[in-house]
Amino acid sequence: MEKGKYYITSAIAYTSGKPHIGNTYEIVLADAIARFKRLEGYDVYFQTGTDEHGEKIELKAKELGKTPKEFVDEVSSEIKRIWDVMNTSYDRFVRTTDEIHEREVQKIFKKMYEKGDIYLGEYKGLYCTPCESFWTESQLVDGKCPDCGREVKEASEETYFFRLSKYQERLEKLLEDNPKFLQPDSRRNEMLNNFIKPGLQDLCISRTSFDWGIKVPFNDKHVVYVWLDALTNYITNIGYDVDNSSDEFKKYWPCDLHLIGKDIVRFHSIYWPAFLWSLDLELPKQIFGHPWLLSNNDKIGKSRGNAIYADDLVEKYGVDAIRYYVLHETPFANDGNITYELIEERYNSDLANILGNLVNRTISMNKKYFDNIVSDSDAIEDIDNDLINTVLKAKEKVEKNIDEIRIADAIDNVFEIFRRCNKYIDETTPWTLAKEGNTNRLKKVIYNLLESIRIGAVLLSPFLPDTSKEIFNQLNTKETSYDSIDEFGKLKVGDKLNDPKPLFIRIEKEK
Ligand code: ME8
Repeated sequence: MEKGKYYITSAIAYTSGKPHIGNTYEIVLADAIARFKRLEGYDVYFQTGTDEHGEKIELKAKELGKTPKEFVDEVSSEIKRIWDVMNTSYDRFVRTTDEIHEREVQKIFKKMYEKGDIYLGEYKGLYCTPCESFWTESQLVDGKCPDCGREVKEASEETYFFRLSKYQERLEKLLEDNPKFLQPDSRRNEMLNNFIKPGLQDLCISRTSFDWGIKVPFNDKHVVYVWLDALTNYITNIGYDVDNSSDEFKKYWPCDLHLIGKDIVRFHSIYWPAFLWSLDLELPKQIFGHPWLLSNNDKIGKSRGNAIYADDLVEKYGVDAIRYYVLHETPFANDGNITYELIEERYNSDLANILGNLVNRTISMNKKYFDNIVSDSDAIEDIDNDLINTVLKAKEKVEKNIDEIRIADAIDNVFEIFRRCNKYIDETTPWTLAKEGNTNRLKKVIYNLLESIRIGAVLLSPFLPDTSKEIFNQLNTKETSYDSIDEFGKLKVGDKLNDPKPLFIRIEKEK
């Protein structure tokens, strides 16, 4: 059946420095969903990239004696390299310094101005430079920026404003009437009660205090506010144009899912819908504000000295082990935690024991007893039904959890298959069947295990693509499609498996 299109984005990362494992978690999360949707048969378009303008970047480049462009070129390619190290399958890596984006942002600004949604005024307020946000006194927390906790300074500037207040009621209704639009619910309530209901003020939409940004087309003293620049990446790069949008845009917009961290939900669920309404465009179908990954239960920050980087972890443990860890440890709404010790515990218990051992034991037994040939018989026993039911039901459970963005639960549904297989080995003790010479039953038992592993590997592929591929390779099977797991019994009798090879080698604790 034709599934249609699925457009998914991650946030675009700031090119202020190398992304830490928290930022990297997000791209892996988006990748798992994108891969799952492709497996299901959707025509997926998955976009990520870098957010490269702003005062903070201008200052950082200056500190390093580089031009802003030299600096962002380096950082953007480092971010892309890390996304590639994590084996993420994005379709396009976009940059806000791309000409096509810059040109369109200027057109968007002009269109909003002509419509009367943007006007020139003066702003006085308390400004946080790192966050590039103005705050009012009452929004500060202990006199500091409510987002990052740093000092704010008094500032006043001529600025263009966007009439956010005009969209107040519409936004309130949007979030109240459409629970799915912003998930999890806790974030939706926060936006409604803390930001929208107390009243929305018009938004500063340009800056004159620095240069590194997209110029306002009809007043080049001003650069466009970074969040208008950044958010519009979701439309400019698929061919939105104020006069004549591309077929690609018409096909993929509205976006199905914007995946972002909880700290930038405000920009996506308040500013972004208002900008889109201003352009008379449809809204994205869903915004999901994922929780954070903490390092040793603390916010990750370079200045805190606790930043962990994905490439270091991958070198030590392998890419799938790190994908598994971040996806499994950061559930739906609660923050996850990462330390080397926890990674090693998870690695040994889940990857080496539950999955690795199962696959290795099963393929080794098939080699020992049947010379690597897939064998089967009619020696069915009641106990087999429970295994087969668990295995066949997993697909529906994974699908449902993916649709609710409960990715940790979805992985757990896949591991339920492997745990059930291990239990089945304990229940059937194949080595006893071999000793007793009960070859018929032994054939059935090993077949059931191999076929369950095949089905598990199909469902595992969006999360741990390399591991899944290696399992298919050892099983020597081409039955890897989503449809192939609707029935039990696709592994062909008579086929020859490849020799077993361990998937994950147990990590021994350093003494
Ligand atoms: O926010 N755990 O960029 P960014 C999980 N340029 N996710 C985390 C995290 C953590 N510890 N720390 C950050 C920006 N993130 C903007 C986005 S989109 C139009 C513009 C998430 O590089 C963060 O919430 O600071 C965001 O979704 C992403 O990483 C990039 O963060």
